Amino acid sequence: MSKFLSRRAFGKWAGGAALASSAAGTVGGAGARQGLEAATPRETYYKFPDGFLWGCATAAYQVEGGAKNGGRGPSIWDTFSHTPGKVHNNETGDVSDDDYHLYKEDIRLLKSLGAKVYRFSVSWPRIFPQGAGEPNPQGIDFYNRLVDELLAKGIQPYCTLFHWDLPQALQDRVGGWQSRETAQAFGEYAGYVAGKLSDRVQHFFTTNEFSSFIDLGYRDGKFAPGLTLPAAELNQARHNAVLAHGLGVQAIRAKGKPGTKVGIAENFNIPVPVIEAEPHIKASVQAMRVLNAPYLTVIMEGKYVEEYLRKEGAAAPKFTAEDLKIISSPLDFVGMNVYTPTYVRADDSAPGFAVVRPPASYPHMASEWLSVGPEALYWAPRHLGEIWNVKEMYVTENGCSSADTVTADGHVYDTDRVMYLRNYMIHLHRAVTENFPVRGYFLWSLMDNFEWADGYGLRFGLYYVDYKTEKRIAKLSAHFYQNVIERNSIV
Ligand code: GBH
Repeated sequence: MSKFLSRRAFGKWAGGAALASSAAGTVGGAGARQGLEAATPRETYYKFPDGFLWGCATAAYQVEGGAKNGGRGPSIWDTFSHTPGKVHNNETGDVSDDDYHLYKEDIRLLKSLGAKVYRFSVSWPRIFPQGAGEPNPQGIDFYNRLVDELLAKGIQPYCTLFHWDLPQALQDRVGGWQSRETAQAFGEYAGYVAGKLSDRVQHFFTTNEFSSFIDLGYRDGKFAPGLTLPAAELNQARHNAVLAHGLGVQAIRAKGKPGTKVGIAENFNIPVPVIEAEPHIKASVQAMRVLNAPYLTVIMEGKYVEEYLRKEGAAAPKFTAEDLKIISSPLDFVGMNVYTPTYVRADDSAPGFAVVRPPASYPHMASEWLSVGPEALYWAPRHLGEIWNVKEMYVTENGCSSADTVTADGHVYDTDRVMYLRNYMIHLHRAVTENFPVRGYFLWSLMDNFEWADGYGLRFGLYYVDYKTEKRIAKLSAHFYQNVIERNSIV
């Protein structure tokens, strides 16, 4: 047996004495036992529709490692993480989970959870080491192998094209997202990958979380490339990023097999009314449009909302009508990365709402920014459905960091993560019950990984990774999720 937990060991532990009350009847045929009615789980109210797509998400730079393997070029995250003082303990993604070499084992982990779908990202500098020009055949080969292995295990691949690892060559040559040339290059890259993978991958996401790679990377300097641009340049970079998304949508449609679906994975601000009553609900709708003005709103509406243009004034982005058409190219689905709520209340002054910041006592997970707000997983689909009539949605990320430790018995009892997931899922269930068309849920993340500026200091995985040995250990939350998937119900 490999150093990874087999399906049998996994099931035995989850259904074993220690956890019998929560797991009996769900794994390893334990349900056949007689005389244990008291230990049998109740069918709960929290059933999901048949065919609901449970899965996990990861991103290339966070899990792959293999930074110098297979002809990969450097990305801005290689440069940034190798710059002293930028990342916790000066850690890098050079090796990380070494998923580049261990992907088969990692797909086995997915399989043992019962995952139906897997969201991974393609590393742009593996495909185009120089950002554009000649593709590197070894790059696409890796994703061919990954996709084939997923399909062989009955797991549907969902592919993100850009999860922040911009080729360093584009940063050097044209200033990265400060240039429209990067948007053009993204379109070409997206079309190329869709052309190669869409015979087996039906769903593509263009970009992941604009505000993370633009606002944190080009305004706050906390993420690669570490710049602190003034407002006008920042807004132009934002515009170039949504333009890239639109060009990507068009290229995927042009180069992908007929039937290929394309969408986005966004961590838009999720306005949650402080009290679920008028006029706060109305305020939350207004907030959804205004707070997401530079990204999701322009994509959905094809124009920048007045409030944004007025507020930015002379620093507002420069654009053409043609740009707006490209940016708002119709999507097949919208993916939402759901972590924190933005509480809003009604307010008389323009623009009709006020953001209510969490008080100091507000609970958060191991990451300080991760305020616990399970209702975000209800309001995100509701806003998408009611404001923009989105017909197909995915939770492209939801999960949390926890101060995980391996105990003497070799397990990781992350009860806080289970608490977090269970509560968020209850609100997702409410959204699904109210017929908002959420088709699937990708838990962030399959395993601990490189948490950007927080390095390896914060863990988001269902599997604990011992970075010295690359051993993966199923946490309590992995057993929890396996039960959820098996019963298609919150447990
Ligand atoms: C997602 O971002 C990412 O898609 C994923 O790669 C990441 O690992 C995961 O969540 C967990 O973080 O440093 O105080 O300025 C979630 C949205 C935006 C949350 C950036 C953290 C930085 C806060 N993230 N934000 S701070």
